[in-house]
Amino acid sequence: MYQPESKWALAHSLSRSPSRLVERSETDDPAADALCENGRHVRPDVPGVNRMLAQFRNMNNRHLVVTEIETGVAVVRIENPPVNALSDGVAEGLEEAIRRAEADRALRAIVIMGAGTTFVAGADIKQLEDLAWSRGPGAPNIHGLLEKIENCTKPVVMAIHGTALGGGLELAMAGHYRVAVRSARIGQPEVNLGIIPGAEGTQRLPRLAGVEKAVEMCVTGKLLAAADALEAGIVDAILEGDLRTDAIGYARQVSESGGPHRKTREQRALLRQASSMDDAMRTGVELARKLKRNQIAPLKALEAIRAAAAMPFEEGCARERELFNECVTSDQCRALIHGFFAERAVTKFPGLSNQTLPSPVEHVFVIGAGTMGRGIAMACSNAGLNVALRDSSRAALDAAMIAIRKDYDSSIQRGRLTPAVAAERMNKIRPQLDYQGIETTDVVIEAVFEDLELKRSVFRELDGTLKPGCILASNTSTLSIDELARQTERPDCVLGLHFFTPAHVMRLLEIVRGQATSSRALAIALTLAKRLSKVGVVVGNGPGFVGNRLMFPYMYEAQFLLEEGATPEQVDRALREFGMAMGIFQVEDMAGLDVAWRVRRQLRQFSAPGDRKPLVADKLCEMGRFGQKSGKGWYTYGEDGKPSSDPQVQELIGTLSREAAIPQHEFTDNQIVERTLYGLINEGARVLEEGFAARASDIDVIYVNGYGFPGWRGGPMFYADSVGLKRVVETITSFEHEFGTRWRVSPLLRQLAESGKNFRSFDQEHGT
Ligand code: 3H9
Repeated sequence: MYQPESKWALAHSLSRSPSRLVERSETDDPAADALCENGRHVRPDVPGVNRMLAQFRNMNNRHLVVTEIETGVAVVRIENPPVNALSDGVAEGLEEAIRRAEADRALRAIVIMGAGTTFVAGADIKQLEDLAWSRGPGAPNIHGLLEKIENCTKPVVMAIHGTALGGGLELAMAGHYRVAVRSARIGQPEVNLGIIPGAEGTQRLPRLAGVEKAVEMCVTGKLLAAADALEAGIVDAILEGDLRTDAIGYARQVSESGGPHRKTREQRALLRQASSMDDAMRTGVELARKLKRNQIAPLKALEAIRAAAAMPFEEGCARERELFNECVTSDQCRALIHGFFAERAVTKFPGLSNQTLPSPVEHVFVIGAGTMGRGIAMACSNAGLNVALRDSSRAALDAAMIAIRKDYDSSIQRGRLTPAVAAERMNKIRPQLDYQGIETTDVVIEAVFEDLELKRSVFRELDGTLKPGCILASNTSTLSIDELARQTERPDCVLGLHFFTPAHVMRLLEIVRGQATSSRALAIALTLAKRLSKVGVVVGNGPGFVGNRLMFPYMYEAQFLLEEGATPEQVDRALREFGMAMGIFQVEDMAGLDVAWRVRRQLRQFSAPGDRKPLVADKLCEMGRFGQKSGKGWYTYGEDGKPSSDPQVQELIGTLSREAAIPQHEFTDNQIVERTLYGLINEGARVLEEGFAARASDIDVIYVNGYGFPGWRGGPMFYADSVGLKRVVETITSFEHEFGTRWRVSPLLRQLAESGKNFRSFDQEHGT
């Protein structure tokens, strides 16, 4: 236990003795003061000390780092909630702590760890955002700190729990040793923000884990579990007991070995010769092409890793810095950082406060075992929830369970799940023909056929059997939540949970708020979304909610382009080149043309009388061309499932256009993008002004996570901002002159453009 071995230790002992707290403010030793003031053992009833604390915090940031001494080991703890990001002051605090620990002859080793739930989640992304928008003091530079740690004459052990991400892992790699708890995860996710590791990660990681691993981690941004990090040589040990205690033990042990203690920068064994480096680079480029199409940061990361092998450490670091600076001021970085904060903003909904504490959800009841129902059941079981899957048909239930098993089997075959985990997940899904257990369930999700009468009767029937406060949700994509809520005595507990297919894979969940939906119900839905690893976005209850409503102008304009002379292949290629995950006609074929056909008929009210109606899609459906499921839609699908163009479709388009006397043109890719996406953006502005979305950035989150909009363009509303709203309005106005009232500019969009504002400033002004 604690031994008073040094002045630091003395200060620490004072901080543990409330009766001597006042002495802490009387010491003339700044080190002791810093410790005392940083300690958390301050009694709130000692006004002098609290006053001093406040003064100290104002003039010095060192309270972000706290040092405790234990049996000759300095335990340096970063305390910068919520995720111990390397904000201003943290690096300085650490540097100071290392300097003091090194100078103190009574200390043998240093352990660095994070307070709360995590080690360090990286550089402060708020600061990076400032940098991306050319504000603030410039790029954070922790080179001096990392050098001090690595050159420290005493062993420095990094003790990792939670996550060590980005700058957090870079900090850890400068230590002489790394230990982690089994649940810890590490990674260099900078590419997800449009940047590369900027604190020497591209130089140290290949030295520890080899070039291939560094390429994989820096290009994909994917995290490694502690066990994989151990295997890769990034961490040295997994500690199964209490992290602090065991890390201190580990530090004492390595200090007894006498050193020298390894400096990562000096390890070159794993840095390969140029020839195999070429292989690793090719793999990296291929990974970037597949997973990060059109993005610059992954390729810059590769360049930096190449520099690690080709140059001495310091020069490699300088090259990394140059590449980092190129990325951080790019449009892509701005867009991706926008996406990061937009995703976090969706959980902060007007009317929701910390007081709205949701009760935890442990048991979910899904009604309807069709494609959606079984996907929702899997999403729940994957998250560790117990789920009942109810259907009135034995055959439907059997088919669902076979499909679910097949899906898990395929995950086992691909090495994504162990058989034991798959079995555990399978066991969490209870298929049943009756409603047994529904009276104690927390959330019911209705996923029966999309038919209003059927859904009404389900809601009426269930209402009386559920416990008070149970959430009754519908997975409808088109029907009114208010209409369903009216069937019950619990309208405050009724909402929409609009999952996207496949429901266990797609990240987006639209949470549809009815007129009577309570804040409590929304809070539960948001918590459930997080538990399911989904991004839940609260939207208003209007036709098509938000996502599908914006799809209508997008789909319609794409079809009008065909009638005016473009081909499905040309439109899809232009949209893919823009960055969309798939072309719109491929998407329609995948979703099933009959689905949109049915929705079109249900939502006739959506298009004003006299509006131009697309000519081709209905005809394709009448011909039985429902898309991939029938082997034919906009495209024809062969055995391999790949689309190829179909002359019959081209002929149909030609015939219908001639009959309607539609003038024919040639289109550039840019014209195609503007005709389709500006319709979507204009509709997005309407959704915003009508209050169906709380923020423009919510629409961005919906489109990036549910509709394949490229994250590196930030989402449709952010993209409009980056084009410039004035230009967007001019183009839409020209479309209105050419095509009529369906292109009328949204009043909000016009107003923002005319006042020199944009959607980002709209959100800032109206933000929650
Ligand atoms: C980097 O390190 C560059 C370096 O190479 C060197 C540069 C020189 N900064 O996600 P959550 C906030 S780039 C600031 O809801 P979870 C977040 O906004 C960085 N804030 O929790 C939220 O705030 P609020 C590389 C951050 O448990 C709160 O923390 N690192 C940061 O679901 C909770 O977040 C990354 O890319 C940050 N770095 O997930 C890691 N991180 O409550 C990014 C989080 O006000 N972060 N916040 O909305 C993550 O992946 C997840 O947040 C994490 C926790 C897994 C850590």
